[in-house]
Amino acid sequence: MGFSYKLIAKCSKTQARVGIWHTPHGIVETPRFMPVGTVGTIKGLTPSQVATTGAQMILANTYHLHLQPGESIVEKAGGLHSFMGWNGPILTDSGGFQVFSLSELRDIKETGVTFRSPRDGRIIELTPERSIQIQNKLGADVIMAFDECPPANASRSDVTKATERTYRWLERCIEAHQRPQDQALFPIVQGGIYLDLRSKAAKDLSVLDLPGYAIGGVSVGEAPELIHQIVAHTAPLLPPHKPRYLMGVGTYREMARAIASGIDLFDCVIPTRFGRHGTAMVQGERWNLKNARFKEDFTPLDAKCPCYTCQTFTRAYLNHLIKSREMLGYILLSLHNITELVRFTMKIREAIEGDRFVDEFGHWLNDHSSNHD
Ligand code: PRF
Ligand code: ZN
Repeated sequence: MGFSYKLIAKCSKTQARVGIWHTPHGIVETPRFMPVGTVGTIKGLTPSQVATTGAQMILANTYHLHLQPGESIVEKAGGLHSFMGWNGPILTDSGGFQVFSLSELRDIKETGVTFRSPRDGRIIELTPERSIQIQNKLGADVIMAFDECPPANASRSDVTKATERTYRWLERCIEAHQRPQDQALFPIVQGGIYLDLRSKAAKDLSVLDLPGYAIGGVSVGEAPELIHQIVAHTAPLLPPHKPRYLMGVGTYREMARAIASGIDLFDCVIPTRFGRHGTAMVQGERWNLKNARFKEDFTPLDAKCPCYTCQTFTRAYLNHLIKSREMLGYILLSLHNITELVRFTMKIREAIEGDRFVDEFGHWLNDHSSNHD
């Protein structure tokens, strides 16, 4: 039933590691990319299609599921796993981050956050206790602490306050959590771009000996080189025998560099968002399938990709579907894009196991920013 994380290999040149994480709904072989199913669906894909991508754990959101259909409906359905038909591991984010990025009229106080529902205009309060209560009802394997993620341009004093508040909110989350046996509560390290604040937060959280650790407040608009600095500084301060999750990061370069710093788990909406916009992620590049160069290209998107899209269809057909705005086009690209990012982390995992990570992925580990990321 419970959770255990076993380290099975380490890179000799970086902090990269390979692990097997047991959760109540199955294993997660780390490092691993997790696709995002915000409202309880990976947009456009059935759970059995999602499983073919190699994804083992998926995400959903407290904020969205609370607004629609409401956690009581999900609970009555027997929890999120049975409601959405995904029997593998699930992680729910706590909702705070989504309130900050999506809602109007938000007001952040020590008690929690109030905001206006985008659905019906009603005022909703989300507190640490409320977020955990909702997540206990949703029933995901991993639930996230309710945190305050300051914007990238926040002053040092504002980031300090948010980081300290995040710690007090964590204490309230731990107190409110009713299902520690079958739901792992992950705290979130905040601290913005201030490495000393990151150190203090990481150390304060580490002594609490929780089942896993997340780094938040990264990739919120700061320079790419700062993302790397923050992660390289913070990840090694977290307990080595617990899974480490970098929230909201999922480009090739950022994942490769974060893995080199000792991160195990990632999530990002880009593979599905790109898919819905007609963009394919192919071997480190982004291709707009509307482009006329694909019109008579009767080869697969990526001949080496095992996904159904690449095994079955040509670039010409995908070009036709996207130009015709056919929903199958967006579905096939989402399926491919998720497979691509999950496979990227699976290939890194294999390389670390054979201690070939730096040899094979070294070109992703420098700071050359390019559009091939
Ligand atoms: N906190 C929470 N969710 C998040 C973030 C955070 O800081 C981020 C930042 N990259 C993405 N998702 N709760
Ligand atoms: Zn493919």
